[in-house]
Amino acid sequence: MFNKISESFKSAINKIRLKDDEKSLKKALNELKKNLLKADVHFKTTKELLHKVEVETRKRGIGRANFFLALEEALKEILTAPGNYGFVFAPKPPTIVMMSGLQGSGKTTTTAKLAYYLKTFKKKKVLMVAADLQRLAAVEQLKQLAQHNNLDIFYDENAKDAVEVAKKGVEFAKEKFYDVVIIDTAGRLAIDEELMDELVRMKSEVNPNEIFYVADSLTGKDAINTAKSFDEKLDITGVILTKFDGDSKGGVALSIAHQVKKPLRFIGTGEKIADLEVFIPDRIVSRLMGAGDIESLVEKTTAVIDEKEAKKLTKKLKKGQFNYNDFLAQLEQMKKLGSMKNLLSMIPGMGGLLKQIGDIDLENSAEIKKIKAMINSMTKKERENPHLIKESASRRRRIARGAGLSVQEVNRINKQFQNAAKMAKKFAGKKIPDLKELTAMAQHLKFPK
Ligand SMILES: Nc1nc2c(ncn2[C@@H]2O[C@H](COP(=O)(O)OP(=O)(O)OP(=O)(O)O)[C@@H](O)[C@H]2O)c(=O)[nH]1
Ligand SMILES: [Mg+2]
Repeated sequence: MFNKISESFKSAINKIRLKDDEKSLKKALNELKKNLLKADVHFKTTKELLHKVEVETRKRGIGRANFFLALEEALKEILTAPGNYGFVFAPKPPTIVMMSGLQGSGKTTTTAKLAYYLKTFKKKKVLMVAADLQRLAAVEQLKQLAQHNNLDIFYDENAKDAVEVAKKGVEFAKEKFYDVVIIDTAGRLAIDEELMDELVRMKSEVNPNEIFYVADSLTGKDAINTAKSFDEKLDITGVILTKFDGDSKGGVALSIAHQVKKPLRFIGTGEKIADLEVFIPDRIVSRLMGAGDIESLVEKTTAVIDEKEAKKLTKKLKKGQFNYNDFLAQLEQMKKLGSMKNLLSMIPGMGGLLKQIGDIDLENSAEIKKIKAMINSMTKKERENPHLIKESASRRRRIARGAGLSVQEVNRINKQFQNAAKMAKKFAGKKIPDLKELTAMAQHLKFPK
């Protein structure tokens, strides 16, 4: 997520060679400044960060380790603004969330992502409210998202007033004992009085616990300015940056809390439902400094992976009984975890490797589609007993015909499966495999795109 900035920190730290070396401290600070500005970090934020790092390094004594600690400290301060972090539930449910932002910034998509996140990872009952009556297809868009991802939605086809819909939605949520209500609202091209008044009115009617300002990170510094304007009118409680997977250089994420004085709460990292990352300064700084983010990784995996199922699977793996059904189930589970690239970036030391393997798209990868087609052409018995396929060329020929693949492809996938099963047998039962093993595993993950 922040690979470039993270790399640039390393190079700044490496500029310091000796202890008490004034000249090298200046060099390191200059390198840091150059890289932060290049990454589009706001100049005021950059200035303050550099000041903090310099003062703190001198206080501790010039040296590489102290520069590192000073930078880590300064980053935490810069990224922290008064307010909540992660998702905070109201003492009395439902927690009411209002989304706001410019047109196309990602409000509707993020409404669904947030609902999915709270449902999947926090096991909450979440209702989305379609209160964008401005754009014709807006309600339909949220309905589709609800349907595809099994999420609950409240809408009113005959409604004329968005505030009315929001109110009814919240009422409905209270009646049905929802934990969270997320209200999707209309976008605006620029700060527009009429729509802004609608939001202000909605705020006073539904009394939300959180008002999130959703900003497209690709708009760079504009995102900061508009967030400030929205904050003046609405007193927002947090910012969500979307499209971080695009060409965003990362600087907005580092500057926005410092500039707007409101915490950055979530980051959207892709178009898919699971592509939402919680922004917690300590954890992000850990990632930025190249130490990974084991906490987030464990949080994600434990919520998605069913303890009982995991135990059953481990047993099977140990006995070498991993079959094609398990393989499919694993693929489905991994999809819930979101982008593979992000997942890997949470593991310490994986940064460098990311560049080599790139991202693996579990839904759209041609390879995964082939594997699925192949599994779908197997009989029940074959899925449960992969050795049958390994041992019989005629079975492989039949499967290839059924799946529309060549026999070579089926042979290759079959080999890969055998290797994966072997590898998995080695890992079975270990909580976190060691780094050497992980690296070896990642190198085996050579999915053709
Ligand atoms: N790549 C990427 N695309 C995103 C992300 N978030 C949203 N999008 C895309 O951005 C486009 C606009 O998203 P919407 O959620 O419709 O934006 P909106 O703010 O609701 O737009 P209006 O309702 O018109 O104001 C869609 O094509 C989304 O798929 C993200 O994190 N990454
Ligand atoms: Mg929308």
